[in-house]
Amino acid sequence: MNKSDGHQHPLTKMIAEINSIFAEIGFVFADGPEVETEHYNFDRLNVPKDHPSRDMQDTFWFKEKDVSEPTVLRTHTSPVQARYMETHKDNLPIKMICPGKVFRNEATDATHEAQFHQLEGLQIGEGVSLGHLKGVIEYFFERFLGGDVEVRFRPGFFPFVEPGVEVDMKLLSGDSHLKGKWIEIMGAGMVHPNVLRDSGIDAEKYSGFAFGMGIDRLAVMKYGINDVRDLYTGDLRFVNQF
Ligand code: 2NL
Repeated sequence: MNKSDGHQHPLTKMIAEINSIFAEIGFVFADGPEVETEHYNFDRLNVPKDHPSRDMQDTFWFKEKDVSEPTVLRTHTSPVQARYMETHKDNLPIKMICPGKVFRNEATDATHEAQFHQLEGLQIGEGVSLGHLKGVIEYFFERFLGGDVEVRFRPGFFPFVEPGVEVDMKLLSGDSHLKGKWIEIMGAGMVHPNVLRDSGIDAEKYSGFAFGMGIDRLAVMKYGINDVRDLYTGDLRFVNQF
């Protein structure tokens, strides 16, 4: 390709690659609005009314006079999944992923941006378990990093899941700089029964797993980028390296 033709941003390329790997194992892509209601961003995800993540210090809220109901810049892609569960509750099972831009009202440094990209995934059906989650995560990382991968769970807490887990990954083969080290990669868990019920899904009959990870962190990890802010400057000297 001629240099003057231009090319895709590294995050755009990574999202396309993620979509195609998950498509191989039956996950469909979904997206939704970046401007969300408090209802879909927090209430429908079992986030308590007094949870600190709702604070103005952590979330970008719209001014009350400008909106008809409490509205935020989405802080995660989970509202896409809440909307998806609602529209597909009579069409189970669900296997979907939603990569997309999210926003946090926080100071930026080399490892934190106020906007970043998240990848979330959701599978709901009869008899879905954490064992299935482990298989899906292993498959994804083996394809994404091109080597054998081991995955382990530690206990973790997120309001939208029960139980919740922190997921670590270790690359076992190949010549990547990542090989042989345990790396914390995502949070996950079994979808909380309250979340299923509020979406109109029978929590006695169906169960599901969900996971969420930072796509920017995946880029940092895969390419050894040392400042996440480089992904958002539009500096061609950076972007042209990918
Ligand atoms: C993290 C943790 C997580 C989820 C995201 C989720 C979505 C629905 C229901 C239940 Cl609709 N869970 N998503 C679950 C656990 C963790 O993300 O640290 N992400 C960067």
